[in-house]
Amino acid sequence: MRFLRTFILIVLFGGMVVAVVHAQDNVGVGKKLTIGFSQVGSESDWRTEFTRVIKAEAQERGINLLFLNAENSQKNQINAIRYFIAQHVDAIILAPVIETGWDQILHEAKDAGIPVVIIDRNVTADESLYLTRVSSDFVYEGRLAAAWLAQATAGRKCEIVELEGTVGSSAARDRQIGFNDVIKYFPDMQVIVSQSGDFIRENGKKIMESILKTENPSDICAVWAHNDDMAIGAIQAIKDAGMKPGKDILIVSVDAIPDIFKAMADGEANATIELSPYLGGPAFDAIISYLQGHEIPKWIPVTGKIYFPDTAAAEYAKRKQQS
Ligand code: GZL
Repeated sequence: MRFLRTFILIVLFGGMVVAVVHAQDNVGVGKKLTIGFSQVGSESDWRTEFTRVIKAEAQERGINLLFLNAENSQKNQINAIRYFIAQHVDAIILAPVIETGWDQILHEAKDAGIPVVIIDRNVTADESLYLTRVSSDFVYEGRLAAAWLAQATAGRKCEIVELEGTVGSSAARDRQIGFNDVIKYFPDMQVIVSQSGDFIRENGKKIMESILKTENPSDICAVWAHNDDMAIGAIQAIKDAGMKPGKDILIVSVDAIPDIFKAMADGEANATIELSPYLGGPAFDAIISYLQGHEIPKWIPVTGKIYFPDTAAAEYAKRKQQS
């Protein structure tokens, strides 16, 4: 009888130990993962949503996410990565503020045996220094914006104001490349002013206020903004100047944040290209798959659609609810 009781206790206790171990490893790599994430900052609504979503995704998966906000400083990001290395994290996710200047720190992570996933914007470092990149295709986004504007202004002269993103970022460079790739086929379309607003809403407003004073406002056909936040700033400046954004001056931008859907529903913007904030899931999947011994492609694309005023009210309601 005593043997039976002892046997039952061992089975129960043993089961509990296995259960606890499994509770620590709910991503299938034999341990609870700790991942360091260096985020650019909180310069736009899209970035804020991206941060919210990746944190929720980590919590959902039982991943211990060490989150550091670099406030748009590459120096802070390099320090953050050094901190993650010192903490012996299982992997690092880097959302690089600009493209260059990462080789040294990526070598340090590689020497420490810590895989790095680049997320969103790109780096110019050797591909062997990072596991993969999870991102959208910024050149495509620029092409799509220009293609829409070309058909929206078919046959008439269109002088365009371009509000660029952060100087030195692959997002700003590639969106501009894509946009110019298309408008070169339309002699009536011309970018007359291009200035960086650093992806910041208030900067978009200030730049547009200045342009409306220096250019003839009635000559401006459209604003092409590298993100919705700067477009919304420009919309306010256009309204303050007594003009109708979305009608007198067309507005096309990227990100598909809730506020741009509100602007489109109010007839003040014309098109936005979606940049999915759900980049954390694919990054975590790539890290887990790598730790399980699988090959990982060097680029994991995330796609987005173009949206127009006809669905804006419904999209606004849906996205406001999600965020
Ligand atoms: C592009 C991303 C940009 C967003 C902006 O993928 O890096 O940075 O379009 C954000 O909203 O500031």
